[in-house]
Amino acid sequence: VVDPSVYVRFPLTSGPLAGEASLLVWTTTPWTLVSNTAVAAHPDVTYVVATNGLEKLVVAEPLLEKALGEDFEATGQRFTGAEMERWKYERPFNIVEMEGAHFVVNADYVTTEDGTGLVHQSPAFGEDDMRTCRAYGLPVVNPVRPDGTFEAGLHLVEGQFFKKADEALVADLAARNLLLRHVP
Ligand code: VAL
Repeated sequence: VVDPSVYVRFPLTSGPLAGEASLLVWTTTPWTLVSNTAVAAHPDVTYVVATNGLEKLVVAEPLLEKALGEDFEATGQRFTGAEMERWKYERPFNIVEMEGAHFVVNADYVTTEDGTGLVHQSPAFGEDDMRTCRAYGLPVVNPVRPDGTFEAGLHLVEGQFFKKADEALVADLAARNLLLRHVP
């Protein structure tokens, strides 16, 4: 099985771009988006606001073309990851309860080699994520049971084997216009 690759919009709800731009986040594990807790940005990387005339997306400057292709170009607005710290966003799925989370955190391990330079954080499923999120006092939420299936009572994913849930989750993101790109 090859992991899918998805680029997802995380609409900003606080900070200077609230209500007008989305963080663009790349992941190959859509099933971990259910337990998204934060988005990590490198404090010293420059992030640009890119537009195609219809919407605005935030990505790391060195990854602008690779992530967005030729349809998007940089506007004049730019921020360092340090400046973006604590900006809040709307998480992709409201499936599990989580309070006091969902903002930009800073982490030195974020690179500008692939993706968007904005790394989805799911502390239960990533060592770096765990370390980073702990430092911010963020909760560790794991909706997957020891047998690899999602807990009962969860919208969309209940009882599904974690990897099988990718399909329904990606389709739901697309239906809500949160999916920019999907490489199956
Ligand atoms: N941070 C990783 C990702 O972006 C996982 C561990 C959630 O896919």
